[in-house]
Amino acid sequence: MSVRSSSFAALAAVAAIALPMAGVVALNDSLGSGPPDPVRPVTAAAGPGRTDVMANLFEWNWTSVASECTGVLGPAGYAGVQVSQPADSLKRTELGNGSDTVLHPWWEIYQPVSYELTSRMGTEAEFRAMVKTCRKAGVKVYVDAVVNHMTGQGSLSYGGRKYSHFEYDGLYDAADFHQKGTDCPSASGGIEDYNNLQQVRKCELVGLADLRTEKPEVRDQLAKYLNKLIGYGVSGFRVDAAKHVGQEDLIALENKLNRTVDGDRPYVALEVFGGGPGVLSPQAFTGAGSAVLGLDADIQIKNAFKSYPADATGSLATLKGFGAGSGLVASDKALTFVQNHDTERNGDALNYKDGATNILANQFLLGYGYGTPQVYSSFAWDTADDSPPSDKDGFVTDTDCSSKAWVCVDADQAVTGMVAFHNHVGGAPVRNWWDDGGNLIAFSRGSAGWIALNNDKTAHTATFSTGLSAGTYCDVTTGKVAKGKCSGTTVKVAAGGKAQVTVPAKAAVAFTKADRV
Ligand code: LM2
Ligand code: CA
Repeated sequence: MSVRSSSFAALAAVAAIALPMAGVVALNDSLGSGPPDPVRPVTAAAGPGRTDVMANLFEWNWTSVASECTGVLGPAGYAGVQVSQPADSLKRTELGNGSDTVLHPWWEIYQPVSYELTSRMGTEAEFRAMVKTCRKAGVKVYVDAVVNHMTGQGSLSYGGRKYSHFEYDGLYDAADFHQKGTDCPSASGGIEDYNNLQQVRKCELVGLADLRTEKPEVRDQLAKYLNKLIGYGVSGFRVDAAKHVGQEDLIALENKLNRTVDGDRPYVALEVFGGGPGVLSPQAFTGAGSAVLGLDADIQIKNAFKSYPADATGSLATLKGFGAGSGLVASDKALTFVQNHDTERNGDALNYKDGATNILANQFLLGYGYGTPQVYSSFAWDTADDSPPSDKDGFVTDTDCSSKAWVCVDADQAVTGMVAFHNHVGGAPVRNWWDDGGNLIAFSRGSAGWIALNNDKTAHTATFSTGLSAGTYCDVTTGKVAKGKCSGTTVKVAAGGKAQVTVPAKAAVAFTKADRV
């Protein structure tokens, strides 16, 4: 790199640091004065005690998402659901190179072809019906939005459209994409150096045609698409590849977004992988949207939960201070999860194959209350490319939680009990932290609730300070209180808040003030 181009990169970096702040002010101004909207996706049409827990139903079709909202998410107290990228996308017609064995890999959806909503997950009518049904159940809908790029392969879409790399009928042509040489400084036209600001923003991410998001006409097309979704009742977005769009363009796009049907600013969670320097770091994006994805948080969770017994370096005791205290962004700036569709495959996170450990980690996240917690439910896979269960044309078939092909973590009693716990304790602080230096931990949330988690292979009994008043409580991870009776395990808290509790192997015990029997 020449001296000239590297100093240009440095200048651009300084400009980008200054811009988000100016952009945030402009965003507030454009939406009128008055108190700022809450950053968290709080539900207006919510049931009692409902706060901010989201389910992420990755690649569930729209009719299955709708049934889950009515049958599980609403009743369990989930406030939101994240659904997959709904725009028309690449539909492969043949296998790629020699190692390629899956005709319709899950990642086809990350190559949008138009902003019509005919996708692997269903039709536009089904999408709209799903949003309506979920909202009626008290569950707001958040959409995975791909705004950085279009396709990198193929020529046919699920909606039957023809396209080529830089030509998308009536939407974009070559002038709307970053070009090698003109915009992108790498030799290949792709991102070769993930620490290089120009490359990260203006070169192609894994060969995907990179939109000129600095161009007004491109921003208008993107805003039109996102506003269509908002018009259908969508409450916010998970912005794919936000690091590759950059703060300035993201803020300009957000400035063009309408308020949601509830009258709020859309919740915008930005996908920014850690590891980048300066303006490319997740921390540098906290002023550009509502939140950033907890991609460093899921690594810390994995390291604490998975290291045992493979190697005994990490342990649950390391989670003391988890959150801002362990170097992560502020709690109200994070959309957190134990895994997402990328990290369940790339080794950064636990995944469903970790079984009870994965459930336990979800219980920890919901119990601890760092970030807006999201529970991930998707399909089983053997190879990293595997398609979700679908018909011969690639359209995703209905989710069947009783089949091994689907993994419905959201519906597990051990998890829904903790959704109720999370809603009950609200913002109460973590208190009464206790650990054995290893894999048994416990803490209260103020005096509103208490949880113990055991990641060991054997049960442990100890006496804990619960922070709750004396009484008998129903463990929410195994049961519920109905007509004054607990359907699960009960725990006796003595005067002074002390309780002797046996925490089963690879399990939690948790209860709130409301779970007294
Ligand atoms: C994301 N966040 O920034 C998504 O969370 C991630 O899942 C997406 O990658 C990526 N960014 C682009 O939206 C996935 C998948 C890639 C796949 C892309 C595009 O992890 O493997 O790339 O979607 O479908 C595939 C091929 C890759 C090929 C590319 C373009 O695996 O070998 O690159 O298509 O044809 C030559
Ligand atoms: Ca870009």
